[in-house]
Amino acid sequence: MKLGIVGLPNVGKSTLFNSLTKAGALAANYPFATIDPNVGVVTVPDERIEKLGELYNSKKVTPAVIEFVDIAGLVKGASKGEGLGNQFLANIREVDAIVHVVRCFEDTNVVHVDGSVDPERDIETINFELIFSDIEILDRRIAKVAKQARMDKTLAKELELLEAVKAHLESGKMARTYEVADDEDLIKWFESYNLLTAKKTIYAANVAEDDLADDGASNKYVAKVRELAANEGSKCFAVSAKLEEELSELDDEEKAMFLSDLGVQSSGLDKLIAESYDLLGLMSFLTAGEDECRAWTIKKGTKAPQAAGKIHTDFERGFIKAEVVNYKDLLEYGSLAAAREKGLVGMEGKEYVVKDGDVILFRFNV
Ligand SMILES: Nc1nc2c(ncn2[C@@H]2O[C@H](COP(=O)(O)OP(=O)(O)O)[C@@H](O)[C@H]2O)c(=O)[nH]1
Ligand SMILES: [Mg+2]
Repeated sequence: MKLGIVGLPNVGKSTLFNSLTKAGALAANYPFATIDPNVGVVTVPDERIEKLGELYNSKKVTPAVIEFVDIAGLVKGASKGEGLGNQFLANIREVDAIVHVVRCFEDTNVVHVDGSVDPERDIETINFELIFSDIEILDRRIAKVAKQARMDKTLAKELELLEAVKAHLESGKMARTYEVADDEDLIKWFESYNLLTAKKTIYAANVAEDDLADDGASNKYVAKVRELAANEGSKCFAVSAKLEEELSELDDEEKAMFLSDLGVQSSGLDKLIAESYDLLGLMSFLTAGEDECRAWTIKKGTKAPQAAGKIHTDFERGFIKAEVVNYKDLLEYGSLAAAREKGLVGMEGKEYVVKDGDVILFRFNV
């Protein structure tokens, strides 16, 4: 699962990114942790696999991870190629969801690209670039489908969808607020366009550390961001990137003291990681054994074969069935065999929808 951090220059993206990756989160045992200076790997705290690891005496306990990508360079005109814009837009197209950092702090030492702090204008600037880029994608698709539709009348339905989504974007709205009719084809097509503005988004209102105690409530800029986010069904929360960066240098005890001085219970990063996981419709299933206990990230609603595919494509291709037990039952009875005796282990097929906290043993054949 990959989250892209976007926002105008100088709003605090890299500061937030650095704190995320430094906060002990950069899991050094991940081979891809250092592939790219702009990609950081953050582990999702999960006590369930810790317990399973104890039960199995596992050599390794591997939590789920979220990758964060620091996507610089989005400026006005990016969709027209301004400031290497198209390259950055392509980077955003690869992520599963977006963290949109918005400057809500005043600081005369930090230059604002447009001269003043104004979250509404800033959000619009970024979102318009994303919308323009999406319209381009739709135009290309429309040209292609219009040609095919002359031979294949069934494609008229897709053309209609494309035009409707385009009109929605042209009215300044994000694709995520477009309501796709409950029709398998339409849903499949819509998803296949992979529109930037259809991606789930969390707005991170970057505030001064003094604003954290009341969660940004007395900061008028944050109020604006919250309102805009609510209008498009997105979440928003206040974070102080600068403070987080300072916190990431401290050990747990110092950190706790620092936070209590500010009147804050937990740092914004913990919130960001935990909430983004849930907000983005993600959950974990678990695998357990002597070698490794591990949490795997999937979207809610994922079926067993696709979940298996997260582990290895062969598991998906050769999927036969899944042996499923809830982690609580497994912990209570102490082994898969004991849980099986109690009738708590299910034999599930291809249509099984994986649940949060399922411990799964996949049977496959390749
Ligand atoms: N006062 C203040 N400065 C910040 C905050 N977050 C970032 N900055 C500063 O703003 C400047 C730009 O931050 P950076 O993270 O590089 O922005 P980016 O261009 O969005 O990646 C740096 O000098 C940061 O120290 C904040 O919450 N408060
Ligand atoms: Mg930066």
